[in-house]
Amino acid sequence: MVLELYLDLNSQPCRSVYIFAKKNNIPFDFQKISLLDGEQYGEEFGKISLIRKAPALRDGDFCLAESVAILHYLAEKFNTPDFWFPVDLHQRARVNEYLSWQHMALRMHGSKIFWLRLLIPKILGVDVPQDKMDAALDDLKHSLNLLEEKFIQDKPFIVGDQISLADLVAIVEVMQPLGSGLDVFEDRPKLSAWRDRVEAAIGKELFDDAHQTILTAQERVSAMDASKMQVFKPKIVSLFL
Ligand SMILES: N[C@@H](CCC(=O)N[C@@H](CS)C(=O)NCC(=O)O)C(=O)O
Repeated sequence: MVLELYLDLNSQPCRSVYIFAKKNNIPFDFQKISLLDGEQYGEEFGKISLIRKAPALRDGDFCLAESVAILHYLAEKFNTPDFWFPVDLHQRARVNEYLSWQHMALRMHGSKIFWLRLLIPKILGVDVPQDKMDAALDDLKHSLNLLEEKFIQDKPFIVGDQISLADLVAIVEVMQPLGSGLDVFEDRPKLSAWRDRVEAAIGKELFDDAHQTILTAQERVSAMDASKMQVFKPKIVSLFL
């Protein structure tokens, strides 16, 4: 039985897993899970992941949640090229440093902007108060500054001369606010040049394929029926407002 990946390409961690599997010619069955339609709360997905978040993996009887764990599993199982997750002690530590940092920093702040600018106005029917938006933009700015100054520095990629899992996990998060119309690359030549290198290393066709969904999010969300998205209201109130 071929390995299954449960993915929604609106989601950043799903895109990192998708790109990694495709780029490394890992055979998989793309099991589409539509998060905005609430499919993660269904009975079937509950059998794959009780965490009820995407991405998720099923390999025979073995199910796995969490993108970083999935990326490591795929790298190890399919013996992907060393540069993705180098065996060199210090290089691997640098990848792990980024992967540990990003959850509560760039990931959280980029996602929040996407929700505040696009999904919350759609679901609640009101714009987010300006002070909340300004605070979220400041947080995102701080995370992007750290990505540039602490992680990329003057190197081509986070670990050095080659792309690694750290760059892959970073780029999908950096792209997320663009889906809400916020150009995070404006006035950031270092970030833009790094993005171009990451895109070249992944391959433009695959990069565009993975990001097409998020980059058309504004049109898609505006055509959605807000009444069907009310399941997210409690989450919005507890997480964002
Ligand atoms: N730490 C997890 C985060 C997964 C996650 O938050 N996935 C989101 C999409 S980006 C999700 O499935 N959300 C659905 C929900 O919360 O209902 C990972 O890296 O895989």
